[in-house]
Amino acid sequence: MIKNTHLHCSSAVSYLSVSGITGSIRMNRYTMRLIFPVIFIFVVVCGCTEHKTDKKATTIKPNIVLILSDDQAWTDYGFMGHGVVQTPNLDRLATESVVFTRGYVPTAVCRPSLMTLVTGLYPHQHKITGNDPLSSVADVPDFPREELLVNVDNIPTLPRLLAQQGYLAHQSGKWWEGNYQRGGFTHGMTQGTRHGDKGLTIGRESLDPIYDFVEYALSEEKPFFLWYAPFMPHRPHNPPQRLLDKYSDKDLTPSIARYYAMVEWFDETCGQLIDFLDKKGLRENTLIYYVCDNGWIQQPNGNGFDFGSKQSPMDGGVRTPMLISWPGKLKPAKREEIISSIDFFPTMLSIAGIEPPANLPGLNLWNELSTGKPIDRKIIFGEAYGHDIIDKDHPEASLANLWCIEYNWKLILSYDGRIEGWGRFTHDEMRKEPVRLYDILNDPHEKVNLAEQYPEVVARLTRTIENWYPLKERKLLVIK
Ligand SMILES: [Ca+2]
Repeated sequence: MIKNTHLHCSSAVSYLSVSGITGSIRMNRYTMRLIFPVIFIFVVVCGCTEHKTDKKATTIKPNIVLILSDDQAWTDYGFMGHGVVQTPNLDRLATESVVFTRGYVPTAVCRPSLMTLVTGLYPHQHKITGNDPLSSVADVPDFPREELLVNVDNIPTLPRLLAQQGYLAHQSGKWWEGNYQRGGFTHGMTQGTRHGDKGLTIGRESLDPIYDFVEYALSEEKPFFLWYAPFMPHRPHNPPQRLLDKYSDKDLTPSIARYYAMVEWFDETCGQLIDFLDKKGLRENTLIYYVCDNGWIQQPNGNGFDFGSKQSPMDGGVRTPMLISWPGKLKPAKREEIISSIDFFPTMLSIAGIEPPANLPGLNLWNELSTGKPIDRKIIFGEAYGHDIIDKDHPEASLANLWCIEYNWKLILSYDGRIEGWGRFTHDEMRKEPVRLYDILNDPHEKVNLAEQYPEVVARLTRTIENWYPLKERKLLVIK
């Protein structure tokens, strides 16, 4: 029925158009006055019919909302057992979600981590290994920031694939890959400079651009994808005074009080967004996925981060809780398995009914999420690079670490990639113990390096890592 209507309209419009062109020379004004209103009405009627047909076909697809924290440690949530910082809104979301307390991102720097979410690839595959091109060392050739953007042009992205299937996709907050449209979003805020320019006002100033977009998507009767990636709790740590006062009253250094107040401010914005979706009656058909792009351990007496968090392959850098909520479809549960943000891309494509690209490293977890069946994967992997990219085509050039987690064991290997530019201290510190083996179930803060005690585990997992990512140039650093 729908198909017939569509064909009928198309052929009628074509016929009238052709007649209009070929016969126009012989038409007098009277005939034109009679015929053109008829053509106009026909086109409008047919156009409306087609439009409505599109809407009906797409309304069954679920909306997808990504909430992406920026620079927050895996410990810093009420639902993860933190005794001081308060996150009541994410705690509430956790009670409504499948909660993975052992989630991981493959690399602990903003831009590569975000690029993994939109492509489902490891940094050595999408080739965005750091935040910026290196531009300050005489013997390393400069390249313009623009040259990194070709990667997002050439790799299928989640918003682009969703938009091709009738979704409207909105970007707000952090976004490094040029204008939002370059990543395939249909709507958005970022114009194309570092971090995300105008997009960075989201959450900190208001959520109005998101509310307006959702209202528009509803009026269009289209499914939507929201990329909510506010610049929070990321520096500048300038929380509202009421929240700063709350944490300043506790026995905390001013730096930690500021960071905790930022975490709670971010949490408030998550609550506002979720309440809005509730008020609009959208939760039943909306999946919310929560993840943080990388960790942050606040220096007690400074503005920066401590070793073992941002940039680092230690759990303080790469571990994050992941929450997946879809009322009515997913039963809330706490899961012990390890998952990785490489799974986000294929899983979201699956719920939107889209065939994922071939050879993705991540898993489509929809079956395991909806049935509660265990995830059939024994090991996950990750990487660390210099913050500044030395060679845009060869990720190995600035490779610092490869790592894997197999249940309780985590092995971190250091390599001799060249690290230049911003934030070297993390890598200098890592190289002091170039082979690190931790029992992260019993030692979640990675205090005791067991590499010398369990050489057979180190040897076995080293082989596994090197089979996963066979290096061409880099050499493993050894225990001295
Ligand atoms: Ca970040």
